[in-house]
Amino acid sequence: MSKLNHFLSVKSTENPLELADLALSMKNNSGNFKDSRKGLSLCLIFFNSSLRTRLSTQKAAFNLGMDVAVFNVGEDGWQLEFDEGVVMNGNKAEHIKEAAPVIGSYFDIIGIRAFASLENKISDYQEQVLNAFVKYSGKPILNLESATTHPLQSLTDVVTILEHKKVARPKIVLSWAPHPRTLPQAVPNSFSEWVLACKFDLTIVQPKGYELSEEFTKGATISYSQEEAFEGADFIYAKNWSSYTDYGKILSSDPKWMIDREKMDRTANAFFMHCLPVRRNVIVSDEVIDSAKSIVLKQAENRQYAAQAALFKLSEME
Ligand code: AN0
Ligand code: CP
Repeated sequence: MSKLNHFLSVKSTENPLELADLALSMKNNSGNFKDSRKGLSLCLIFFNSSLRTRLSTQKAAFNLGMDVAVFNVGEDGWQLEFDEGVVMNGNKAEHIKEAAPVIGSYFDIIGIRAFASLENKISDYQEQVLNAFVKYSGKPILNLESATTHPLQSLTDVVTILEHKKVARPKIVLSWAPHPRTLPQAVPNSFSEWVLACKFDLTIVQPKGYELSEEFTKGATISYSQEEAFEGADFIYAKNWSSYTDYGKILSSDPKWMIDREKMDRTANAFFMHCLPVRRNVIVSDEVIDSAKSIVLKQAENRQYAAQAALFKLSEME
């Protein structure tokens, strides 16, 4: 497997299963990689909240011997302008054309978390923020959840599926579930494109109007009935997302879409997955998330090995 120039989406990798295998070997032979990236530095930039991504990526860097700085732009930084050619006489004090190369001059790798605005579909789906760091920082960029994808989450999801699957080609169901706030499409987009790139069998089930962009879901079976979709499933991956077509809107908050015991009983004794954070008894019932088939904590634990594999390949010599 050749080195990663950036880690922006599944398209950054030649073979997602190879990267997942590397993460698994890092988990099972941690001593072999210890301090292998000593002397290198990483800056993690957060425009939005995070628990898992923030801590697991720092832990991964520590395991490799890297030094890490964390920068919460929203709270501590100058407000950044991303549009070109604007008269900067508003509340944005600094342009990305200066900020990104400055950060690039201090660090070897830069991680960025910048969620979708959910207001401007065009700039969100052009990945304006992530691509500006790629363009102007001069350093490898690690996506910590961008407007349209969350590849570290998807890599950990693939690793966790590989650890738990009992058949060669498991049936995986990505199910929409209700949520009171408007959430991005990044996690489901990304999960879909990784699972399909790994050649697993994917069904996406959602209420009408919640169809994701085909750019990410081509090859998946699309369903509008949880009853039908859950039949024979090996993995249920729950997530809420806002509408892509009626961009950023909540079209349904029907509690009937929550994942409960009765629905799980229709599956082939499926494992339950969610990226976390999750709202209990809104997305999933206590009974399901607390059951022996729930592997949400394994997914979160594996985040450190997913991040370690990505950092290792981003910092590999040519
Ligand atoms: C975010 C989302 O849905 O993209 C982050 C998930 C990892 N979730 C929330 O904001 C609740
Ligand atoms: N799953 C995930 O990315 O969690 P955080 O938002 O807490 O980082």
